[in-house]
Amino acid sequence: MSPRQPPVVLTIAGSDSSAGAGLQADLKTFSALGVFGVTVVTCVVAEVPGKVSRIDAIDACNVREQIELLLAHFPVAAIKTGLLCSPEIVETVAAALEQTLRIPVIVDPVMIATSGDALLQPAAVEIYCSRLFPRATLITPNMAEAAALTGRPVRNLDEMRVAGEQLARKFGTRFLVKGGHLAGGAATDLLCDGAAAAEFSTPFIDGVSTHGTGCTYSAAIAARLALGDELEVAIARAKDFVSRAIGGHFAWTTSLGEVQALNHLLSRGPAPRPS
Ligand code: PXL
Repeated sequence: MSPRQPPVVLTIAGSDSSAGAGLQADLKTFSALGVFGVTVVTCVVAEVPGKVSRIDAIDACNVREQIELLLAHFPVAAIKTGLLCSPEIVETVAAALEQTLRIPVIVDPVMIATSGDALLQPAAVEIYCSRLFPRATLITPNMAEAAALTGRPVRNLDEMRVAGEQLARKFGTRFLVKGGHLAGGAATDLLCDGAAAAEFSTPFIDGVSTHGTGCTYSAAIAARLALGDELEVAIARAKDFVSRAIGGHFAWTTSLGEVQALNHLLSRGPAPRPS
């Protein structure tokens, strides 16, 4: 029997000790969607849901070596970037990805945790804009990140559209601006290409405060692209995956209260029926 060859997807991201976000969320998502995940670690975050306690960046030379080794030895079909932590690491990642122009790259411009804690060093934003965004296939800011990138408030669907179109034109690539909880009970995202915007909506799931939804979403888009989907199909399927991971979330009661986590397992969907 010949060995199986699942598509290989690379995540370049930080480690979340509580494993709901970061490269742990990415790896779980890759496994659930049937692709083989490989990882480049950019930083180690000591955290639990709701509290980021400490972030230590990995040396940029080590990050470069991880990327070069993986790209040389695996047939990487898609790449996603998550928390890149420092200007040196953003620069290193951008330089490495400029050598591999045929592989699609999803950039999740992680800046602030769901808890409100800053994750990215502010000086890194400039390097994202000058080096990494122009290389990206798709960039996936949430409303706060879109506001930080445009310098204008982004509070509703109209402002999301204006920001997304402006960013798409400026960087010559596509932006998926994620709406999160907007009025109207829907979680709506806008895919902007500089000329028009396509809308992706799922019902908003109330009362769940899991972190890692953004990480999971961009990882799922990368996985679906590696499996052969066109971008819009990949986004729609990834959004459905995230929605099910939120809907089926885990919750534990501890002496400090309730702790929640995304369910990356359930979102695999019903098992295929035996024929
Ligand atoms: O959800 C954003 C995020 C991304 N990457 C890492 C994180 C977090 C949030 O806490 O720890 C490593």
